[in-house]
Amino acid sequence: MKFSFQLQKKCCNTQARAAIYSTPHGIVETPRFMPVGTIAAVKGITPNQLKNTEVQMILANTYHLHLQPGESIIKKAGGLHKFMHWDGPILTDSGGFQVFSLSKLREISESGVTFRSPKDGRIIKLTPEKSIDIQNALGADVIMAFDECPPGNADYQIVESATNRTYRWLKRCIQAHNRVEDQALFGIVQGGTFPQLRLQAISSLIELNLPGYAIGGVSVGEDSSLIQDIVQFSAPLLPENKPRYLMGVGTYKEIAMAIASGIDLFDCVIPTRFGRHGTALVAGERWNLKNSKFREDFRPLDEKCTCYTCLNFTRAYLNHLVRSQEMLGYTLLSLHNITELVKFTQDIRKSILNNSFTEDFKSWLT
Ligand code: PRF
Ligand code: ZN
Repeated sequence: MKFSFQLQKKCCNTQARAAIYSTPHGIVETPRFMPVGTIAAVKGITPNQLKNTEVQMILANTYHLHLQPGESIIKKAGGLHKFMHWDGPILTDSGGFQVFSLSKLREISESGVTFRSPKDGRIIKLTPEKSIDIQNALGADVIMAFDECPPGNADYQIVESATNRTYRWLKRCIQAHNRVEDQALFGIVQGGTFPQLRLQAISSLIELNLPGYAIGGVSVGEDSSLIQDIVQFSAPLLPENKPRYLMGVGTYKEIAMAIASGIDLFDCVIPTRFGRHGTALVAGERWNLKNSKFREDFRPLDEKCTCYTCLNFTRAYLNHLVRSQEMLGYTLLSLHNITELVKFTQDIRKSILNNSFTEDFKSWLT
């Protein structure tokens, strides 16, 4: 058995759970945050540096890798793991969401999505079959269904039709999937901010008996209090014995709340994007390292953190690097930010196992 999901503990009268997800490239102890390596690189960080954090699983993107370098080159290289020299678990997103958020001139029909490549202007069509073909060629451990994610403020009719289409597309993804033994295909729940659509989507997805489920269509411009409502409503309806992944979320509070609702996996670009902009996540806050108050601050970045950055470099040095637009500054900040968010989910995992999650994380859960 190449995949298994073993529940270890539920805790504290919430839906929170600790589990071990086994994949062909190793285990993921959940709940856990996954950093994003869109183009088969976690920006600015070597796999060796990543290995020295507590990162277990990372993400890459079908959309970007299809445009450049193309899946056939990655397949020739021996697959994504070999190509990028990361031998741990990898998840690829299906591309649909990225087409909607990144490319102009897209046209959506029942067969798929047509768009103009922002790289060279050529017309490209992604369909459920094509997305799965690409993901089969890339070879990640977990692959995602090709879905339609409407904007957060879309009205009922639009969300309903996207949710229904996502279901029809999912059935085509399942048909197209050729590597069932070593790639787990996760279904994605859409349904926007409408509980009845979420419920309907979940009921029909469960019948397809997929190896894992994701909640999509969250954090796409809707009110932030709604994010919590949707996750709280949806996550507990998903099968208890399968991994649950909340796509593209995010902040400390959202993560803590989602874990309390029963989510296991998260991804978000925040740690690397902030790192590249000179921002550090410290003690739940966002620090701009460019700020002149750090010029002569010779303390470690985060006095409580044991990452490579915090063990070896001062705020003054990071301030100097960021002001000089030196690459190393962005690398060191990204490394810290990734460590910080992964550690946040790991600390929650420990407190679930200790039965003290709601007590230890009170401040994030209210
Ligand atoms: N669908 C897919 N990828 C995603 C999302 C989605 O809805 C989101 C929404 N938060 C992030 N990434 N396929
Ligand atoms: Zn640190």
